[in-house]
Amino acid sequence: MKSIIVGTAGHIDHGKTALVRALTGIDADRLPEEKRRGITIDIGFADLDLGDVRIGFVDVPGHERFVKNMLAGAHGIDLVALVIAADESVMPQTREHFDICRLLGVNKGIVVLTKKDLIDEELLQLARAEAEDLVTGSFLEGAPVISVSSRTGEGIEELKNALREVGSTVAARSSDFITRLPIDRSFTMKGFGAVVTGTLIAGAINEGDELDLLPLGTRVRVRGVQVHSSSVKKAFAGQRTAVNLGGIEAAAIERGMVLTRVGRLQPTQIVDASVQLLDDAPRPLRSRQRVRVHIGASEVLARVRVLEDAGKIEPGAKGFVQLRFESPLVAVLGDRFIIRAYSPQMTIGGGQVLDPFATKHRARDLPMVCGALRTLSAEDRAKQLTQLVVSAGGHGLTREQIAARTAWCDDVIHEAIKQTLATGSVVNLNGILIAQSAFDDVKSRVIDEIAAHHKREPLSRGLPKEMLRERLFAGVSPDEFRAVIAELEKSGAFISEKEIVRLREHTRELTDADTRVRDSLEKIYRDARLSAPALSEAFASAGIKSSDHGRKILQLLIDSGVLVKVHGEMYFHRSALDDLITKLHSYAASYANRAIDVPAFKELAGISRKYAIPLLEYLDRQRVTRREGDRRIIC
Ligand SMILES: Nc1nc2c(ncn2[C@@H]2O[C@H](COP(=O)(O)OP(=O)(O)O)[C@@H](O)[C@H]2O)c(=O)[nH]1
Ligand SMILES: [Mg+2]
Repeated sequence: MKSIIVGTAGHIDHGKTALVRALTGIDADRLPEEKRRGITIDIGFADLDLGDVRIGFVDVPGHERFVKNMLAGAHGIDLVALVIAADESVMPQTREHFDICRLLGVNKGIVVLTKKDLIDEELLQLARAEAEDLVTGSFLEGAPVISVSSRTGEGIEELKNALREVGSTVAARSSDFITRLPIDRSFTMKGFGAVVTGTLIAGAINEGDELDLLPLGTRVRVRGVQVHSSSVKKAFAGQRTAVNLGGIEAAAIERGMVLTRVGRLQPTQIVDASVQLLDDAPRPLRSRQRVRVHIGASEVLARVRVLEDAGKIEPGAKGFVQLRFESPLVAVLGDRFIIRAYSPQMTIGGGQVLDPFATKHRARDLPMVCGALRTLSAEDRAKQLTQLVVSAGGHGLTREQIAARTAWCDDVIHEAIKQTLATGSVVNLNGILIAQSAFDDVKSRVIDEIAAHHKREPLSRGLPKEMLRERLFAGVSPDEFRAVIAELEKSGAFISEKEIVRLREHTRELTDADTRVRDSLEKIYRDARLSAPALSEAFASAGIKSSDHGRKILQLLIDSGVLVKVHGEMYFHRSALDDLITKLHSYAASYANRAIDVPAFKELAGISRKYAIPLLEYLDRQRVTRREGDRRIIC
């Protein structure tokens, strides 16, 4: 059986609530104040079983002052019953509610002419003509127009048939999205605790589920679920749903909050969106204008920044805007919303969220930003994903970030990623998707940085990775940095050696003067044999003035293996150490004695104690000798 949501719409006193009662027997006016005053203030609910189709009604208030409440209920409807009293015909909120339905993308409906019993056939035909005129060119053009009397019951059966018929053509809710329930009511039920209600717009809610309550960021537990006033194990998309929550007080929950799958969505405060202004909006939409944005069941104040060249969007026109909200809310790619003027409160347009986590844009980037938003409005997931990745620039997007932007479920994300990677315009860096162009850009910036380092420090082996990270990847996670470096290295852009990176072609080209200095430093150590000079002495003999410069030349000799650091600042020429090792080995062979003590070692090497101990320790480390008490065993 199919579950659909039918919303009433229309001017106050046109008989919406009476109609719902005539259809269902339920009085949707549930508040004492509503009963006393005889008007609907907030949304009310009723349900009707028509056999093939099960209807959850959302009855909305028609009064101008309560349009904000009407919007909390209008967002999730599949089908609208546009109610027009035949004796009064089309009135202001008939138009406003109808506009809201169009802007929210409602695409099925029925026009109901009420209070048939109060007028004659001629007037009825007039009302019908006016109604048809109103809906010409809209989704309601050609929709059934049924005249009824809720008082006498005339036409009610015909209306039920029409609801069954149109209802059966409502497309099943897409299973591509994760669970989302925008909350329109929360209250405490004695003995149960917190209960919330709403239209389940996607996914399912099971008894026992854990869910996130956003933007609060609280994890809650589903103690029980009700659909159409009876307990169920599971509620499905398209059903009016009541959820008994554990882990929270009803007082902490507000209309507009969202129940959703754990760990997937995140609140946002700045989005880029497309908007459509109504023909009869009183003035253009301009930057810095403060507006009321109704999205899901929530109403949040926002500042507009028009992203179009003209700096404004005229009545009747479309355009792209950035909305900066005064408090956080849940919004994902494709979510519809309504914009109302701050004061006087009236509906001026609506739109669709495109980039749910937008950044502030520079004026000169606006043409590019609008191009990106145009691509995001195309309903092609691979294209949308590619664009989201491109817009994320050098940071790229993780799977979690994609989930938070789209509310797509796992399979859909997986498929979109697959298709996106197949185009070759996006690369996968260890789970982070990054646009090929952004990656190329990062690559060339890294190479430039390394090249600049080589130029600045021709004698250093390469650029320390840590320095590269600080300069180009501040604000990037260590994981992402490592992935970028690994991928760049794989592409042959540079060579990574332990803690440094260098360009493949980087050889430490020396000037003639440096070559001479290097050669004389080497000669000093070679000639000194095992009586190595102190570093400062060696520098002085080689005519090196600055010790910084000297250390760079020294590093070259160390890197190439000519000099060996034995202890602190004590360096030896490789050839001197090799000779010593040879001597040790022949000592062991000729005396048939593998042990040698410090005095014998001093004599063999022809050195003082100052050198003997550090050298023996070095030889131990190199496993040429092994210490045993105060003797060494030659290995
Ligand atoms: N005679 C007659 N009165 C109606 C009919 N439908 C509603 N009414 C009356 O019109 C008034 C407003 O109806 P209500 O359902 O509250 O209008 P809403 O504001 O659109 O919900 C009430 O006094 C109803 O009794 C109808 O079909 N015939
Ligand atoms: Mg009413």
